[in-house]
Amino acid sequence: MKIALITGITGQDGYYLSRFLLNENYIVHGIVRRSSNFNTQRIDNLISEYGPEKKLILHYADLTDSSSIHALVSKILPDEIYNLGAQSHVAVSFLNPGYTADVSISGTTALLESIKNSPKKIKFYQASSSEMFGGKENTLLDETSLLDPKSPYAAAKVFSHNLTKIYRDSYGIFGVNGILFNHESPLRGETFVTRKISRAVGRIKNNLQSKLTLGNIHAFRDWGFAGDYVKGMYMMMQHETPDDFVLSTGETHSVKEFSELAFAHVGLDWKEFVITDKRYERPNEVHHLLGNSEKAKKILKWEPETSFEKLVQIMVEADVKKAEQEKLLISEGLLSPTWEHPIGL
Ligand code: NDP
Ligand code: GDR
Repeated sequence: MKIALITGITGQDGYYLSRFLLNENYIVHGIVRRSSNFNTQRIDNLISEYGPEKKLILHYADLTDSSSIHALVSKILPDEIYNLGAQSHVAVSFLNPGYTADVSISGTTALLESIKNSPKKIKFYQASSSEMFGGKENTLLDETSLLDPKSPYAAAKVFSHNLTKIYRDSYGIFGVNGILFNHESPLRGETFVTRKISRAVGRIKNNLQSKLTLGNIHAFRDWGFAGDYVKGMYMMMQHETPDDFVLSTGETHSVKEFSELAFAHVGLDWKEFVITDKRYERPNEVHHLLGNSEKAKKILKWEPETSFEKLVQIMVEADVKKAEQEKLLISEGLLSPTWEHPIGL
């Protein structure tokens, strides 16, 4: 059985990737950082299913603590490491630039050093991002496009992206950069715009919320479904030679279009509910992102399977159900009826 180590296992992609690898009969180890609350909600069902058989094993470690990373890699000796852990919120990276850089930069460096010093040949996947391109209108972005980061988050990702290449070229490490465009799901963090919208639609439909406040609704993103993208990560790691690959849908839509479609799905007109506020805008915005994943299609035979319309539908339907459950709990006095978005996100 192959052994994988996943950083960021408690995040959106962490769930979909673990589920995928467990189905492929891997033993999956994951890093969980200490928090004052449980932070394993997304993978709790996988823990119940695979934990007792020791196919899914969690360890306390932190990407900012290189000693914890070195100790873990030498203890587990995995066949593959997927480095998904990050402070992944672009707006937050302007508020916490040092921490954002620390997690990405120290984490990737510690992992690559551990691999370099390991007696075992360990493959490495780095979660690179379309944010590294900075974005340009009417421009299809691929593996050869210029990196022009516009946020501390993207700058830190560029460092890790380059470091992965450097360790590949200098030490012959099997290191791949998956340059992934935005991918979403019902498990997307609630402060990212698609989920913020689908949550609001569910809650507004159930009379639990009256308005949705957004920032720049004229930003364009190339949005796909996370479940499709984790397959691409796996395929990159099984390819005979390590390389960098863009994963994207080749379609771009605005935040406004996402909102329009999401509200329309439950028979509501977005204009009656969406307001904008500058507090959700960023000091520097990536206005347009559109990817070209022809290389992944040609070499890996990877293609996204979920359309934009289907993605919106999946997310809205899941969040309508979630709001219905909340409404029931509120009516029984078991949940507080007030709800606000956290500040500045
Ligand atoms: P999430 O924000 O959902 O998950 C991030 C994960 O990183 C969580 O498990 C989080 O733990 C963990 N983490 C954060 N800080 C630390 C730390 N100091 N030590 C250890 N773990 C830490 O991100 P996604 O799943 O959406 O994305 C996965 C990766 O892919 C990220 O690196 C992201 O930057 C990158 N990416 C994402 C894209 C997307 O559209 N989703 C597109 C391109 C790249 P906790 O649960 O405790 O917070
Ligand atoms: P992004 O995702 O920055 O692309 O990074 P996010 O959903 O946060 O923003 C997308 C676009 O929507 C605009 N926007 C808002 N964004 C948020 N979060 N909240 C709002 O209220 C709002 N209103 C408008 C943003 O300005 C932006 O233009 C995501 C993350 O997953 C990164 O980790 C990953 O690398 C990239 O996708 C690819």
